[in-house]
Amino acid sequence: MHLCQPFKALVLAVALMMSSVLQCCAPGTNGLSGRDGRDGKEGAGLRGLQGFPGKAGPQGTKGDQGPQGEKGQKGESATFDALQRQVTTLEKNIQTLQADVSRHQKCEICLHDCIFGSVGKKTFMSTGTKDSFKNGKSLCAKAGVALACPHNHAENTALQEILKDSEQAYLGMSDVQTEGKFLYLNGEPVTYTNWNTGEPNDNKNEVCVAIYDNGKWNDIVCSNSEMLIICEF
Ligand code: FUC
Ligand code: CA
Repeated sequence: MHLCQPFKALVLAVALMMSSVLQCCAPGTNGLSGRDGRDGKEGAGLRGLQGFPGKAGPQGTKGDQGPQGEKGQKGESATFDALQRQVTTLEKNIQTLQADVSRHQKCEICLHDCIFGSVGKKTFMSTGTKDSFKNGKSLCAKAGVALACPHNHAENTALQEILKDSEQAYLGMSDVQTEGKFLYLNGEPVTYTNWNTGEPNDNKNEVCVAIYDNGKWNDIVCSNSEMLIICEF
């Protein structure tokens, strides 16, 4: 239908009036939401200062135990102490071995009729062997000891007690260097004697000394191979 322009304006005006009358009498239902508006421009305010750090938080729970660390190096003094203990142990072992060797050597020169006699710190040991002065000296030396030689009356008695009836033993002394001047085998002058009456008489170059089973002394030749060899240590 074709309406003229003035009539259109009239229809529009009546419609608007009716719309406002209807609104006053009973509200209509809401229309659909409009589209979102566009983002506004970003603000241009200054950033504030950083605040103070907050209080420390509560302590956390204890973690698992870590793996064992590598063993550290020993301290110098611990090493020194350990070495000292080892040296002490070795010294004791050596002493024990030396004593064992010494006993073994003595046993070697005394295979039968071994008789021991101790007085003070000295021990006499009969080897059971009868021989000359020279061989007797060598036999005792083989065990690292010396021919018997009493330095006082007590030692002389202890030595005498080893001798059986009519046995004699060489003593570790002689006057081979100067007649009548008896010396121990270490070269020192003799300080104790127990000569039999009339001795030493130096009969036919007697430079060695024997002890009888009664404890008395006599100067004799050194070549008698029937003399009991007694050592001392
Ligand atoms: C001679 C010496 C002995 C001893 C005796 C009394 O037979 O050869 O050594 O002195 O005398
Ligand atoms: Ca004599």
